Amino acid sequence: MPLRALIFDVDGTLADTERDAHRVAFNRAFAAAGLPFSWDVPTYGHYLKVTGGKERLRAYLNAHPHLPQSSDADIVAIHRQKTDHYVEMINAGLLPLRPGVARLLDAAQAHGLLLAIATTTTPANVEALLRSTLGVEAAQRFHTIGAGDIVPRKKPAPDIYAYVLREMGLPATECLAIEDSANGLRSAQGAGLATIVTQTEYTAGQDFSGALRVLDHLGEVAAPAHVLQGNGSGEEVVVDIPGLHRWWEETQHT
Ligand code: XBP
Ligand code: MG
Repeated sequence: MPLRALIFDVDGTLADTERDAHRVAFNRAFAAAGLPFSWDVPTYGHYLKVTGGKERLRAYLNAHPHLPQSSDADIVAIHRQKTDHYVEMINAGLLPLRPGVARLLDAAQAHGLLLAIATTTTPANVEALLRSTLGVEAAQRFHTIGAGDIVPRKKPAPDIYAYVLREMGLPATECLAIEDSANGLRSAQGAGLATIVTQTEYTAGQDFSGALRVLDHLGEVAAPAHVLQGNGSGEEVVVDIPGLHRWWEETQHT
């Protein structure tokens, strides 16, 4: 069986979007709505365990009953503002792709692999990030973009990966997922996918058991990545398609 497709998460995986973009966009929306709180870096890190921006805000309000409580409709409206702020920041070109991402996307297509996206974030956020980092046609490079509320249950539920696999018409055994978080890993594993984790400042230390490899990033020739968990721990690597094939083949014998 050949490896046929790579399925990428977005936030934390394609780009380090959470601390300096999503968090800041939430805080701008809270201020504009007159809400008497904002999320500092550690607080946002804590609530990242709840996937989905609307769900994250609801979880925060539930944990702080003394704060004015927003209705579901209010949360939708605040989140819409947050999305506008986020897209504006991304359009300003504030966030680069993580090391190795653009190189691996090019290499995957050169090797005839399909590309797809499976993310919890809002579709407009994905489009903005792809356009600002890879150009106006970038979204068309992906066979399927599964994003946001298209499935009712967000990560760590497997639904978004199951949706993407269905749309691609491929079995999980012919694809690899690339993720940055334990929630994302659980989601991909739940859909039967072997998964490479590139951790971030926010996700380092999470439980990545069962990941095919855990790395600090995908690596560039001038700045290789490091294998943090899995076979070859401690080695320097520049993740490329032959290398991914070798790792993925380990899963074909188990
Ligand atoms: C990303 C998320 C999203 C973003 C914010 O998780 O959980 O909620 O933090 O985007 P993953 P929205 O990388 O695992 O997909 O505010 O649009 O939800
Ligand atoms: Mg992520």
